[in-house]
Amino acid sequence: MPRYAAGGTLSGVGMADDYTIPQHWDHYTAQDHAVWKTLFERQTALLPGLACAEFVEGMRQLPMAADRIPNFDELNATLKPTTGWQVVAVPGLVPDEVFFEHLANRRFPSGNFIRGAHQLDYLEEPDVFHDVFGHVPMLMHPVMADFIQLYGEAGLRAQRIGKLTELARVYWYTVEFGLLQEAQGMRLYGAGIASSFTESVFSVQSPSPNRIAFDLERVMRTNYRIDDFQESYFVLNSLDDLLELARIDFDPIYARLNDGVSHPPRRILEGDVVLHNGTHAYSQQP
Ligand code: HBI
Ligand code: FE
Repeated sequence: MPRYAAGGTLSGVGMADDYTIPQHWDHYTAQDHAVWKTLFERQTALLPGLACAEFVEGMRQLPMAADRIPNFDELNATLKPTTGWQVVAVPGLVPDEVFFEHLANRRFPSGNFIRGAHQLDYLEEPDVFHDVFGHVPMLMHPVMADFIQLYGEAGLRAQRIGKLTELARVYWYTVEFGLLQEAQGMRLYGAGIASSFTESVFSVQSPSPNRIAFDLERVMRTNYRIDDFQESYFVLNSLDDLLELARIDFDPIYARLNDGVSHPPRRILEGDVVLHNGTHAYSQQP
């Protein structure tokens, strides 16, 4: 599972102002490709019945397979004509402003490195498996494509007016950890859970976490955990809800958020539409 530490800085020789670097696909070792293969195979075996139809369809259309780490040029040859997005390589976490600037221009920054074989389930920074396997299939979907671009634009503005903490919660509880109620059942679409062997199952099937209908202002007031499974997931009825959400005028919400009220991740509030009231058995383990 990726762990994000906002505001991390990086420097490196040969890095452009926008932090992009060449993917250097030919620099991956046999060991790197073997880690990708392990992650790809166990995750594709797991995702039927967990991932939403849009994720599965995006994955089907992309040139991504178990045998090797995808070459970004080849991914972009499919992605760009479909939604106008492209994947660009970065060395790891980039500053918020750089990240938003890329998203606002339909460039998705992906770590070019892959985790080591000794850290298959835990890493500090988003690597190529999280970024490409987790995010790129959903970037094939026109609604997610528009939503993430708008998030980039909103992020630049939120930063200027001091509301980034609140806006980042929207990204966290949708793009990274979002669930979708499909006719067939609860499904995931968030990249943080789609790329996680343990949390993909936990988020959709475990009785432990809350599953609450998505509400924008509520989510903007809800803290999240970066170091463990989420205690609450927020559920959309349809991916189309994301576009409606992006069209909402944030100014009145930002004004209300000035009261400073925020909620711990586990708390159920009056007014929540609770789809599943979590037992929290997992988080109560010693
Ligand atoms: N950088 N490469 C990369 N990937 C991210 O997901 C990312 C980032 N920098 C900042 C960031 N995410 C978040 O802190 C923002 O969404 C607020
Ligand atoms: Fe991510």
